[in-house]
Amino acid sequence: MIEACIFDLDGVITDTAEYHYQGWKRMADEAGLKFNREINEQLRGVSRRQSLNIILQYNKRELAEKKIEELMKKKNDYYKQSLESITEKDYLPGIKAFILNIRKKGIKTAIASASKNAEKVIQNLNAKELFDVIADGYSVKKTKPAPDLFLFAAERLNVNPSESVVFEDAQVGIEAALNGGFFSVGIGPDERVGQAHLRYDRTEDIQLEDVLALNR
Ligand code: B16
Ligand code: MG
Repeated sequence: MIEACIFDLDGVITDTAEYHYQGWKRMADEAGLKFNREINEQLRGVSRRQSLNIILQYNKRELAEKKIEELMKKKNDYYKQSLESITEKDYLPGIKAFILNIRKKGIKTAIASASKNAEKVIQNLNAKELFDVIADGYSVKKTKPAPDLFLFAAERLNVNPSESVVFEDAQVGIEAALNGGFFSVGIGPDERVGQAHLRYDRTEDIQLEDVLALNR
């Protein structure tokens, strides 16, 4: 029996990836750092700090801690401005119906997002009542691909990883799920989330029967 489904937020429940890109791009342009959509792909599911590290590495730049904090704040301010436009209309296709469906079957649900803005996104989507537990960028220290965030969510839900399924759009997220002994469903192309137990191109393609059959 699958007892719980644990969902990543950005890229699984709603598509905030473009807002993250716009925020990083604006910050990078202003700071004279090179940044493009290809590098942006490496930031999927990765924490804010680690994202900036990747951008700095790409630019072969090292910055003082104070400057790093300043650039992260800038990007986050731009990102938070974009979040104001998110409403109940911004769920990815089919995902809300899927969650309502599994909850009717008695399956527990959680959010496990690396984002420190998860609370705000969930509030704007009016999604709070869809989840028993919300784990976010404040919940654990070690970020994906460490399994800590998913283990935190499973513990709060009182379920074992072997009875739980993680839904993720990021390569590091699937690695984190596998590292924690969870079943995993990848949303996206094979080269990104092909390691997952099940993979779908888009959220609207998820098949409930296949998910429930994962630990049979
Ligand atoms: P913040 P997820 C992740 O969310 C994003 O995919 C990633 O691009 C972002 O850098 C990270 O959250 C941190 O977000 O700057 O808002 O704390 O996919 O784990 O829901
Ligand atoms: Mg994600």
